[in-house]
Amino acid sequence: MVVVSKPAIEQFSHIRNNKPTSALFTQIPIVDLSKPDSKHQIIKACEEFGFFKVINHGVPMESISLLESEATKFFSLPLCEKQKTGQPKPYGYGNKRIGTHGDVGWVEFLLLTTNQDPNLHRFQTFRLALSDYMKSVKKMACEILETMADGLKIQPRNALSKLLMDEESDSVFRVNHYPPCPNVQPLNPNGSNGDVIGFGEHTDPQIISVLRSNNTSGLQISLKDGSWISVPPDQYSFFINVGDSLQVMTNGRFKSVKHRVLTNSVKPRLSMIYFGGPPLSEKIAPLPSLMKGDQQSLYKEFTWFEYKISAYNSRLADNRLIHFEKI
Ligand code: GA4
Repeated sequence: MVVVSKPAIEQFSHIRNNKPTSALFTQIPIVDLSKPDSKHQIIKACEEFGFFKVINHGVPMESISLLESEATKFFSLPLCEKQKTGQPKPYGYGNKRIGTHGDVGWVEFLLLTTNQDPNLHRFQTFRLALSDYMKSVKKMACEILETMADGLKIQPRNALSKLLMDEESDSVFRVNHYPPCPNVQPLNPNGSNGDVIGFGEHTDPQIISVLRSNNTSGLQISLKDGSWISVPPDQYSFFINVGDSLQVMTNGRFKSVKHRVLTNSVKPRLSMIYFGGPPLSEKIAPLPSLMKGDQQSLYKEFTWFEYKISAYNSRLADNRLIHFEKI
């Protein structure tokens, strides 16, 4: 019999640094997708933070609520039932172990591909809710990428969105459940659990990530000066991350945002994230129309397949792009 030891709570990372939050009053940029000037707001937010919040996004609230309730039902099943969806290698149910190189977090999750039938044949309602939600979220992600292309004066307008629309697009969907984490320190009035990490700091390797969470705090983003700011939860909105691939496609003009999730001792947090990625064979390189004069690419040439292999061999907090930078 193979005995797999579970990580004990002492093994979970606690936040170490910490550079005090520099900008107490830093506002997370909010982009209203229904406004004609949203393209300028998107560009500014991607340059400054690699992160923004989207309102008037067009994803029906019923679709969001249905998926949330189905996911909550799934996570409340006995462990052995959840494990029947397979191990996250790379797709399936995972508990505390993130990736395959020793990272742990106070989180359980489901990782799915977006273009194959996920291991959810025993969960028909969940499966349908997922496919319905994914359709709207992908549409919104493409609208954002097209608005972004407009703002960057990239031709054609679908130069970025077509990568997500491609039948071969290597996109991923993730549902994270952060159960309340027992508090080892005196309780904070807002239930925020001092310092236990739910999901350690990292950047997303893909082009764009679209996150929606319930009304529980925990998400933090890192600013350029290395300080961390907490993102107030908003269950009616979506949060957008610039991924490593978009950083490369803009030749570093947009930065992929480092982010993490801290646990809460009182409330569970549930987040659902769509990671929009290109086909495996796609060359990831600066878009020619963004290169001015004799500007050179900051990166070596590589395909998404090569980047993905390298990313999946890394630790969560590693700087994955460093291996692809020109010296
Ligand atoms: C981060 C973004 C996505 O959640 C993910 C993660 C993936 C995993 O959980 O299997 C990785 C992580 C993510 C980057 C480095 C590697 C791979 C865990 C890990 C340690 C699904 C993805 O595509 O990359």
